[in-house]
Amino acid sequence: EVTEEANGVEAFKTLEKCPETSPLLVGPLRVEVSDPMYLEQIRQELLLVDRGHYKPPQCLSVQKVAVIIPYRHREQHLKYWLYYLHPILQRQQLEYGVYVIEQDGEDTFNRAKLLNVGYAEALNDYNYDCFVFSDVDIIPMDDRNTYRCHDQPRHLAVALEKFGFRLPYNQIFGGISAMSKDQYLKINGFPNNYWGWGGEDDDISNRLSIRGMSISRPNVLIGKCKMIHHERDKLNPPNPQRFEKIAHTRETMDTDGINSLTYNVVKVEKDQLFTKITVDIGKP
Ligand code: UDH
Ligand code: NGS
Repeated sequence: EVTEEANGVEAFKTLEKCPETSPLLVGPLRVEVSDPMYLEQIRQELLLVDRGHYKPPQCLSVQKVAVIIPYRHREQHLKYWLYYLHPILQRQQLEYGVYVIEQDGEDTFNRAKLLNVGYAEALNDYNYDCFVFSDVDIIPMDDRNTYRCHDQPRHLAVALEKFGFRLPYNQIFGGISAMSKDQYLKINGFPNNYWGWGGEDDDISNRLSIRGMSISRPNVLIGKCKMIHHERDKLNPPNPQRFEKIAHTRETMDTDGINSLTYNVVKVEKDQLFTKITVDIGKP
């Protein structure tokens, strides 16, 4: 008798949905960022990742997650991020793709506009339904801090050492966040005109509360994250307009966002571990 397996039918059986809580999670993690990292070595350990994309072999991921990283001149940080995050995301049994959105040129950095570009480019690439926006220098210290979307927009970088492992203020939405496509579109995406450091995350937080949403978070133990220490980037000085701007989110959010986003793709690089999209986003 020919069994299903022998027949090759087994391979086509539809996978079952992944469980609510992955059985592969281990909890608290040691995160060291002192030894140098080598991409070639990291690639060797992550052979199931293909052009930045991964699908759990054991089960069908309920969400398809695009991880978007705003980026420029942070090669070492990116290596640490890839080394730590790929295994974590895999233990979380997520289907995910990693998109590094690099600002071209040497004008003032614009984090939120790069995140909008990431949203648009990731959706061009694949049918994602959840978007995680992550700084390149923040690594979760517990793999139960799942990189997926919830009923409400999620803030994941909850407990950082520099803030005494607690929130500096309740509405903070910086570092790492996760939003479904619906949640993102409800707020018209992110502002495009915060050039330089600060305030863009507060503008996003304002947008969420103006649209009647609230911020969901893991507890401070699970939400513990390691931030890689670094000096202030020369091309990302504190934005002197940020306080004025966050006072006017309500008036600006319907005309400044994903509906007004313009940019030019300069280069697309498909690495095994990520897709890097270099973009010209203009200047202040
Ligand atoms: N980013 C870059 N390149 C830059 C600026 C920012 O890739 O030149 C990205 C990167 O993903 C970074 C994120 O934008 O994690 C947020 O920027 P940031 O790390 O500068 O923000 P943070 O609040 O640091 O972490 C502010 C300066 C801290 C100075 C501390 C001096 N000891
Ligand atoms: C606030 C900034 C936020 C920033 C947060 C934490 O003051 O953009 O500090 O900053 N808002 C304004 O400046 C209006 S941190 O120390 O993590 O870099 O996210």
